[in-house]
Amino acid sequence: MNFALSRRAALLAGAGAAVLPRVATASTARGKPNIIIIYADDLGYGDLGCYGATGLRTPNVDKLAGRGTRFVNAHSPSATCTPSRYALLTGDYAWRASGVQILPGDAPALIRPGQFTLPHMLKKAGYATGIVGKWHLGLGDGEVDWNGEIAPGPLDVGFDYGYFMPATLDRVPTVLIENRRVVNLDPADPIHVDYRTKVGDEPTGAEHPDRLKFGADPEHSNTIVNGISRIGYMTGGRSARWKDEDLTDQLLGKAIDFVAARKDAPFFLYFAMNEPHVPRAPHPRFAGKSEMGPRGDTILQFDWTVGALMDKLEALGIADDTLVILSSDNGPILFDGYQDRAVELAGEHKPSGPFSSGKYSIYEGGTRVPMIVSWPGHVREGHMSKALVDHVDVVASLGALVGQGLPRDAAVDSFDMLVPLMGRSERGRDYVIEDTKLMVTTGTKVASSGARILAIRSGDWKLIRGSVEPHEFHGNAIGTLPTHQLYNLARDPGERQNLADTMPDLTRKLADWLDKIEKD
Ligand code: NG6
Ligand code: CA
Repeated sequence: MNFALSRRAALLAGAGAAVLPRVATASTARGKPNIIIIYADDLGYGDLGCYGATGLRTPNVDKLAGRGTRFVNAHSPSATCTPSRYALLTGDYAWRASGVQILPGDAPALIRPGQFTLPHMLKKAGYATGIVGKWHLGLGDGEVDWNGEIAPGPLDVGFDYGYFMPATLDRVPTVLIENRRVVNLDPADPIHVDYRTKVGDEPTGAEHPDRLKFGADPEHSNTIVNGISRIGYMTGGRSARWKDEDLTDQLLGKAIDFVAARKDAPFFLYFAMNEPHVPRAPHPRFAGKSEMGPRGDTILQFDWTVGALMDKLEALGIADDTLVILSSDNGPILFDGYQDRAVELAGEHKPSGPFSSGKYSIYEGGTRVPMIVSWPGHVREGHMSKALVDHVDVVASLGALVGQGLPRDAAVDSFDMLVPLMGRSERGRDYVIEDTKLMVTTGTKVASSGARILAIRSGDWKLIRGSVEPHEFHGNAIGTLPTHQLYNLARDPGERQNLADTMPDLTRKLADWLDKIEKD
């Protein structure tokens, strides 16, 4: 661990720099690879066969891991969705900007037009860029016109094509947007959305629990769509509403259309999948196929879908020219508002693997996620890497790959980790910053607008900054204490033995380092 390194110094001395020419030569020889990021939603470190799961079979993802490098020290930038995706796409950690937290479905666009982004950078390098799946980074400038042109959105921050959901599976409006327009919208049935008061006269879960496929807590008991009550109220747009059971096939179809149409020139596809986020309503061909109820079934659905996309790359003859990064936006959660028996049916399955807690937590379970990188002939095959990496590094690393430098003051947290990400060096980052925000309740609504909790991980050590009294959310411990916590992750991956009192010097050094990085 090198306490002296600042962000920029670490960047310059980055693991990538020394050996980069070899990789650059290889990639130049082959041309620019296509790039696909498959981003799962709430998939845990322990949820895949190749990461030790035995109660679930994930042969397609395991095959991808066999053809590439599997990371055991990879982090999502945050323990919830919006902040992780913000960091993935901008190269800035979410806590550097204000308001980067779980967003309602009608929130304004967080990433502003003109801001530096991953798709923007790849576009400059000649890539066709597309997003298919979950956006959850806000839309519009304050009021979203669901019945007209929706902007700003993905097309204003670097994507050429978008087929996406505004927010989460559990938030209204439950419609898909293609580029700037809601898909299949009947103008005679306009959409209205409200997150505070009921609009229209459609039944809510609170009024009609008898009409639900499964029960829900009060926050998920607003408008019922497809037998599932959501967060927020909507009316109209009936012909445009997705059917949860068919949604993944629909997204896969669009992902396939995108790659097939662009197979002769480099493309970047951000395939932001929903599994295994709530509400878990798998297609009938997966329902009941795991022994863990809908949560397990949706993981099988995820695995199958990854396999189908990979098969398509083979069939198109572009599998060897495509770099695939598969990971998850945050750690796992069993109960997240819907009574789908995930807790009861988990049995011996440990969704976070050896780590504590999961989604929403500053413990390792919150952000230590599975991550697989594959590019046949380039990324080391069948390899397990211990390099410390973070999704925030994707921008700088892919920039190095495609020959794009980063503008000054953009992507400030993103380090060039290309060589470690190719499985060719174990020397990753000197540190990562872990992040979460406390979930607080206002009225019947839950928002992640509470205290921001940060931790720094370097080598075997992790310091969780002192913050607030212990909290938990939906059974996941958030991991806070009013005082600093220090853990040795090599000996204590479950963060059970707090060494802060016995090692005050190291505790102070790490706390000072975290403060410095935060202010840098
Ligand atoms: C929470 C929701 C949860 C989920 C999460 C976002 C409640 C009680 N819970 O506020 O269901 O939607 O936000 O998940 O409202 S994420 O993966 O997109 O971050
Ligand atoms: Ca998530």
